[in-house]
Amino acid sequence: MRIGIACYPTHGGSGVVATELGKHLAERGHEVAFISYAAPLRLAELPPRVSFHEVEIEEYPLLKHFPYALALASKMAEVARMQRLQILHVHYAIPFGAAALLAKQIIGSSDLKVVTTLHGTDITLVGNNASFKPVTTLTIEKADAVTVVSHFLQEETRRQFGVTRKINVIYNFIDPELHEGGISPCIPPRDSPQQVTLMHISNFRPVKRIRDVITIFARVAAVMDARLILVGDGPDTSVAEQTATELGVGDRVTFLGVVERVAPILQAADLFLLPSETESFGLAALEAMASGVPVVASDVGGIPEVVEHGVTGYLAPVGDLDQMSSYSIELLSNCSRKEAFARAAKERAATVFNYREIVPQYEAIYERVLKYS
Ligand code: GMT
Repeated sequence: MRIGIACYPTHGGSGVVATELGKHLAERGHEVAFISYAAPLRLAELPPRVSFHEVEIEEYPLLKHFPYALALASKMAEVARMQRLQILHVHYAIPFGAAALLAKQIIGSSDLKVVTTLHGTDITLVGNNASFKPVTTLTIEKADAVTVVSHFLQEETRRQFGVTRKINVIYNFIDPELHEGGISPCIPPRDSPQQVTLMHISNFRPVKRIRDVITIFARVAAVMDARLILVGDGPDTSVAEQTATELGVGDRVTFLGVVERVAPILQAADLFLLPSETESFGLAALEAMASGVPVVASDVGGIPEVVEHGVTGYLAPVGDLDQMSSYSIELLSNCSRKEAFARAAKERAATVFNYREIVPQYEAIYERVLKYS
């Protein structure tokens, strides 16, 4: 098939999923054309059958804000014609889903099918904003197929937008081969206890509750030798720095910034923290699990579909820092349980969320929409 993929090129989960999907589709023999204003983070090089098409953003003295959605729609139409695309698979309702519908109208062909994947914040935060809601609703109703990344998001989309059309759940995925490395066996510390490493990876938006990450870490560090590695960047990076200083743990927190590949860094982690306000899936938690790292997270949104409470990690109500801290301390102090959780996490990631299981589910959707043209 000839497939166009449009996504945010930054380090958010939707861009990562879209990019990894495109690369796997190309490996499976499809032609894949990425369309965005910059090359996606995980598309450092162009593998065979993959092309990248840049949406140019220009300054116009007359326009206060550049109408990106319109430039995107024009680019999508141009690439669809040039590459004879059969599928335009867009990740995020706004602006990609809306732009794709416009592109389809521009080329005036019913041969181009639009598949829209909703990732979460496009529904739970952005899409529900009054300024976007009518457009998001149209985007969901008029796409040839709609997929969401969790059952939670399927319910939320139905509840918030009142749509009755079929919404397919396709979970996010990982490639187990990228998360190689065994689980460290449980060797109880004798003379001096080893230092433990807690980790958090995100785009540091308020929804990630970065203060909670630092607070949980500070409580762990009060009872054992611990360090915290923060990966990513975003609006609340300074909140993280301030909180770490306030709580007296600034010297034990390392900020790594944005990295292209998280798997090698996850090798160093003993525990992953994701105390988010909401999370439609929690791709970072899945990547941690794939590396054999147990997760302590909020019992919210799609996270319970990823992290099995008491098996691959622990879940607690949003903001329940006492519970999250005591779960973290318990797991980090009990090396045989930590090892069992690590094994279960790696196993679950490599089976339920293996790309070999998930990518064919997208192909089946493409085939279905093409069949009913
Ligand atoms: O979480 C973010 O801030 C990034 C956001 C995105 O749009 O890239 O992530 C969303 O999509 C990811 C991939 O499907 C999910 O794993 C995240 O849970 C979801 N974020 C939220 O729902 C807050």
